[in-house]
Amino acid sequence: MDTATTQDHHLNRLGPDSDLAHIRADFTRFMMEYKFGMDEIETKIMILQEEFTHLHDYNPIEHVLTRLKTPESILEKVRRRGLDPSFEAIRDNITDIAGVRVACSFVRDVYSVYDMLASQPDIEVLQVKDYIENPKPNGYRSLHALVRVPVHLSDRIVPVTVELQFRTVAMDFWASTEHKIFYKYREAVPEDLLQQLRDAAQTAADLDERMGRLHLRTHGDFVGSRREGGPADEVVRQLHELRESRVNNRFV
Ligand code: 0O2
Repeated sequence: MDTATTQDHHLNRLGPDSDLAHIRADFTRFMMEYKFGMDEIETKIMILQEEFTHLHDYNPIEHVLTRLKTPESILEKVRRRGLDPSFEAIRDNITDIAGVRVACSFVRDVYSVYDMLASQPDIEVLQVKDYIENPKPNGYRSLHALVRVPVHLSDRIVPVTVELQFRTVAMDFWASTEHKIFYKYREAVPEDLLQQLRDAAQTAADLDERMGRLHLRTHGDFVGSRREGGPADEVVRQLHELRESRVNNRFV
């Protein structure tokens, strides 16, 4: 029996005689896989961030947020959707257990950072929802992607699904404010507030557009722009001299 089947076997035995200790252990293992998947993605983003910080003129990634759904909230979703309470069904149907949110400076950075991640050979893109190109009716904008990343455990490799959200800082500001308002009014937000949120979303989109144009004018294409600095000029000069002397010696 493989691990997934063993886990499901335990979960399906839920009842008065269930071995709760086994279920707890299996649930912990299940959650850890998602945490590792999320960590893999976070590391990939950190590497891009560091590479840009050291080699390019500026870093397109403003900040990164990771979050793991709590077991309580997973169970609540299982109940709400009437899903089979097996780990297999949860894996197949609840795709936002591990989430990574990447806030970028400009809209073009959102797509560039997404492309850099999506083109990595160990990342499999399962689904993309472009709410920047097609904003939600309430004004929500972001680029969403569901990806699968392999996690190398001690005895096997498990593919883990991670939900990615890419957005600009302006989109992020809007979404977090909207989320707080929604939470405060327990989803019954007054119509005038909803209208103001739609207006604010348009203002944020206009700001993104203007700042993007300003940035393009001053920096051009960020991928091509190389940062000055790195090793001290003297070190670079000496390395160059060393190479030259080797080349010259070969022909003496
Ligand atoms: P949390 O706490 O951030 O995770 P589903 O994922 O199945 O529930 P759907 O519609 O298939 O729903 O997914 P979608 O549209 O890709 O959105 C999933 C997540 O995007 C949400 O997760 C939010 O984080 C974010 N999101 C989507 N629409 C909005 C919006 O109108 N306002 C804000 N502020 N965020 C939004 P959760 O589970 O709702 O919340």
